[in-house]
Amino acid sequence: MIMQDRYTMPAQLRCGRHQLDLSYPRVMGILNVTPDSFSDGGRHNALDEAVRHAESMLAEGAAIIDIGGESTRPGASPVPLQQELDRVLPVVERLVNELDALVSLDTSRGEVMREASARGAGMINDVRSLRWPGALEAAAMSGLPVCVMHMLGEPTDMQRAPHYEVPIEEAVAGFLETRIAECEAAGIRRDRLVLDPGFGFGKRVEHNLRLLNRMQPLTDFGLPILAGMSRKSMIGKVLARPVEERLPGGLALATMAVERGARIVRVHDVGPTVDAVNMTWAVLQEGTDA
Ligand code: 9MG
Repeated sequence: MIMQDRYTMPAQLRCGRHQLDLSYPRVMGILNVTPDSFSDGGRHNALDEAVRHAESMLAEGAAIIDIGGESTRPGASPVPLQQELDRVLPVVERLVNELDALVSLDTSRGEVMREASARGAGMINDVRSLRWPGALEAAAMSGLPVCVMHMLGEPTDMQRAPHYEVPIEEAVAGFLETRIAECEAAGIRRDRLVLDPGFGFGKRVEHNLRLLNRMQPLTDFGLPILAGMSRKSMIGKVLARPVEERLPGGLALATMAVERGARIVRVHDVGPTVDAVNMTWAVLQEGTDA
């Protein structure tokens, strides 16, 4: 049964000079600016390609572009700070100045948060939930909304036999409760927070599926939920599909996430996801006053 109160949380998020309307589900387009993401024909080409890709995601209906300069895939190691700054800052500047885009910065480093917010980024997306030194303070100072995500371990080791002593939804809710308290203690108001279950981050496929099926402990916080499952291995494992054939599975998951209360879905394939979540939302809205 769908609980009505999942859909009545505060619906506006102030993201720098953008206002993000979360009274309906929104799509966040993924823009990875790691060397393997774009052509290797020189830095300028890669920058132009990143801008064009962002432009096409916005045209397809993305409300937010999430820029990341560090791979957080299982097994990936952090890149040096200067390399991350060099990768992401020129892209932030161009998307803000040329496209007036609402840019989210996927980073765990306070320095990157500071530099990106000074250039007009509107949101911080930290898979490490501001646990790296200096991140909490930088996020607080930025005044921007922050997505705090559950992860067990670090990308380097998180998929080595993840294990939980309690049901996954309780573990994730407990973790997020602590992160919310620490953010509030650091001066980040609760209404600046977005919560993320962290699909694929220190979770076996069964954990991911159960967590999606049982999102209510997370929606009970009354804060917007962001869900990211696009092309992830949970789809590959259930459907036996390589990464380039995971769109149908990803659309099913995005749809279910919205049905269970997510207000932002983070995806690679923006156009089809916008249609899928808008269709889902149309169904969810009909008859709610009866
Ligand atoms: C950077 N990144 C990769 N996967 C992600 C997910 O599921 N959520 C968020 N917030 N960021 C993610």
